[in-house]
Amino acid sequence: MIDPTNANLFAALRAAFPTDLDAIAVETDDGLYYSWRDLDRASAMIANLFEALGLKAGDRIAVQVEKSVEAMMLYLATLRAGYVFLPLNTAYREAEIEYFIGNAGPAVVVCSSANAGWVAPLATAAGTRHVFTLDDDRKGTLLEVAAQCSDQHKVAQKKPDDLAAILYTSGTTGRSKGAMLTHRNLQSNAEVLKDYWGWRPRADVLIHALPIFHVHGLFVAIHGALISGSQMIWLNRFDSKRVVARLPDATVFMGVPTLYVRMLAEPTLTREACNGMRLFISGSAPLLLETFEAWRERTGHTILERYGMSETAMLTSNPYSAVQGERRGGTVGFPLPGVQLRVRDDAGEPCLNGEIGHIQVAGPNVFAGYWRMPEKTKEEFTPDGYFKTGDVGKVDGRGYVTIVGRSKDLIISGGYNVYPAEIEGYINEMAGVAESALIGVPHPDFGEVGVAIVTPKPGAAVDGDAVIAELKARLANFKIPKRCFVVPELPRNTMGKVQKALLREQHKGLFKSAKA
Ligand code: MCA
Ligand code: AMP
Repeated sequence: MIDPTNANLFAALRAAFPTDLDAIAVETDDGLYYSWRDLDRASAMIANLFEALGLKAGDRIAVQVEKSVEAMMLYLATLRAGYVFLPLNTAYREAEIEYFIGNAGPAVVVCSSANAGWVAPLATAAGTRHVFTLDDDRKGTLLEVAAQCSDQHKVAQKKPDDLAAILYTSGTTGRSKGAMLTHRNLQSNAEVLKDYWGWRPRADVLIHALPIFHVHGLFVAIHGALISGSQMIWLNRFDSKRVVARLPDATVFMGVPTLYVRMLAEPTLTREACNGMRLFISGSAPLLLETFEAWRERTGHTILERYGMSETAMLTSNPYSAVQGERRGGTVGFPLPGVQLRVRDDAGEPCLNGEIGHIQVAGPNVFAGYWRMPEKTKEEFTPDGYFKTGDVGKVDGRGYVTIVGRSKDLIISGGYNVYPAEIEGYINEMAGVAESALIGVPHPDFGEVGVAIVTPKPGAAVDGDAVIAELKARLANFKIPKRCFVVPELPRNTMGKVQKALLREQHKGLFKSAKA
């Protein structure tokens, strides 16, 4: 039974657990089984651990750990105890983690034991009181201490606007911003998607193969399964062979386009393998029409593409049921129930009849603002309360939304966002570099990848490989440009602005064939 007076998202997820708590909730691909009772008890024990630390309401729990079922339990425990979950990409290096911890001021940091040697001193220096470790083999101090705690826990009382999570998203200028998501934001989106995608209570089986530090794997996938009492087949890492091998045991799969491209390369992906599947969902980056069509031809299934953001969770979706319309490749479907989506021109006037403009959105899913950045938050909303997505698109006569580009300078590589300004900032500080431009070019595996174009200072020699090597030492691996070219000067327009479109055009064929 849901307690109508408690807006804690965990209460809604827990209410959807099946009556038979000994039924399987999660099966890992390496043969472990977790029951619903295990999820309930473990989240209670970790929640009790946090409460025993004397944390205050609103305290942040920052987590940079390898994917595991226990890491999901840690997320559930944070919700359950009423604290704020702050997931961090496992690829982030020291400078990145130092910034996030410094900016968010978490009361607790949980990291892998392999990284504790450098994460713990950073956390302590930033004033974090408690550091725990958690590894993907059910080891670490978090579980050791939680094992001493009671497995009974009353779900913390929360109001709809209380914070549930902070997700850092990079900015076009300056440093990353923490998008503050409330219990209402997450719960409303989970419930809408449960209906819209026809989740079948206790009958679906989701293959979970995405990382759990972003909206897609953490919220869309986990909430979808839990709030419908559905089982998950859990892979700690995406492996196209393993996912295809598990399709006959599943009904739902979610992935970024790269995962679909890689699965299509598996000869074992056949119609028969997909016989029991109900739904394939793609998002986080544009799904190429050729992938959409190749998938339909090979499997007989039409991928459902949807669109969302860290700041808003899911915004639009192609229809699930044929009654609502067909799934159209190249579009991201209709605004979800409760989401208001409009397209405006540069002057803020409505774009009508399928004209292209800026996508703006409102709804119960739209975040509460950027952590400790009221000015930045204000800039990103229109005076009448719509959030400016930074995406450029159009809505056709039947209501299908198509994203045609972005007004924000952003590269989406294999579903991860790379902000050119951040990488250019690092390159520009390197010895001998005058300036640089990072551009996104098409790539057969990642959809798009970064390529750096660098100019040397007069008389200086800069080596492209050395630039890449230096970046590798400092930044998460997915942000590293795949190539770096050194040229005498960057092309500029009459206003003096670097012409990135021209550079993209020049380099668009770099990775045309064969994976690079
Ligand atoms: C790995 N590499 C990459 C990427 N991933 N390069 C560019 N872009 C990437 N995404 C590079 C590494 O730097 C490394 O290079 C080499 O590939 C192998 O690394 P490895 O970690 O082994 O790669 P992988 O395991 O094959 O990972 C590829 C992946 C992964 C499975 C596609 O990137 C992934 O899980 N992507 C999903 C991201 C996601 O969940 N996004 C959702 C965001 P080297 O050897 O040179 O070091 S949520 C969102 O966007 C919104 C809200 C939404 O709508 O969902
Ligand atoms: P993030 O900052 O990681 O939340 O990424 C959000 C951005 O991903 C959006 O603003 C879009 O630019 C992009 N995105 C998400 N889903 C899609 C999609 N289906 N098609 C095109 N772009 C998408």
